[in-house]
Amino acid sequence: MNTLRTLSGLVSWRCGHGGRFSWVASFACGFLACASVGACGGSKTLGADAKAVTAPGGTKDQSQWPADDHSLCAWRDKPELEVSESAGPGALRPNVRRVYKTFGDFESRRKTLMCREIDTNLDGIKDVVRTFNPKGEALREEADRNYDGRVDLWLNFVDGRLAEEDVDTNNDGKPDVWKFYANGQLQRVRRDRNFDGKPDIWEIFARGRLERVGFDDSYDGHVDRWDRDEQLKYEAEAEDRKARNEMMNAEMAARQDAGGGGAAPGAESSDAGTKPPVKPSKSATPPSK
Ligand SMILES: [Ca+2]
Ligand SMILES: [Ca+2]
Ligand SMILES: [Ca+2]
Repeated sequence: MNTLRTLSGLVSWRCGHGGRFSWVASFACGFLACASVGACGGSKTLGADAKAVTAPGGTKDQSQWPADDHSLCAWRDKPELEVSESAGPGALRPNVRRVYKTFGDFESRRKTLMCREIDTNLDGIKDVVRTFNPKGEALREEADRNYDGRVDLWLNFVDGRLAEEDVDTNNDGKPDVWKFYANGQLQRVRRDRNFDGKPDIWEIFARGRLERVGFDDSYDGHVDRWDRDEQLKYEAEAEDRKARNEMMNAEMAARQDAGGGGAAPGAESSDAGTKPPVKPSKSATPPSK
């Protein structure tokens, strides 16, 4: 019990102020197991880049993790929110933060997961965050996939299903690839080759296959030529999916090993991962950008 109190103190200190802290027993178990064994096997789920790269201010020396983990959940100075910290695979200190909000009174009172953020490469800096609505459905996700300290992936969900995926490929902090999903399948991709914020390639998919591609070579906003069957682009898509899956695997491993922290049943089920979209959504409308 003394050990638990010590660990709790450590985490409370890291949590800083604001938000009611709730202890997650699995963290204590994870901490002790990892401390004695030296590693919890989670590192094999992380990509090669994740092993080498640290975000600015971060370090792979877990005893030297910074007090400021660049939290991506809005929980500070909000005493009505409950914050839970837990440690995933390979983490000697908490690398998963869940933020809960309590709805209703008395019997209808229930605690719902509103935000979850994870330090997936264990450098002490949070690099992926997902928010949820009161029904427990995913709303948005942001991720720093190359661990340079800057968000480069934005996901939008509608009815808990992936509707739009925006990617920053040149690391200027702004998306230059926009992907739109419906019925669980990629429908359209827009690409901004000259990074002026406007798309100049339009890819149209049919039944999951790239059907045709429109190019705006003069960058005036109009298609100059249409090509069909662009195998190279199709392969690029596969690469993107692979990178994304690697991060999701690390994320999922962290979630599974870190414990739920007492979420409502609905919240926990949504916490279990990204469900592929399975029904038509109204979200296929492209954004103005
Ligand atoms: Ca990190
Ligand atoms: Ca980044
Ligand atoms: Ca960009």
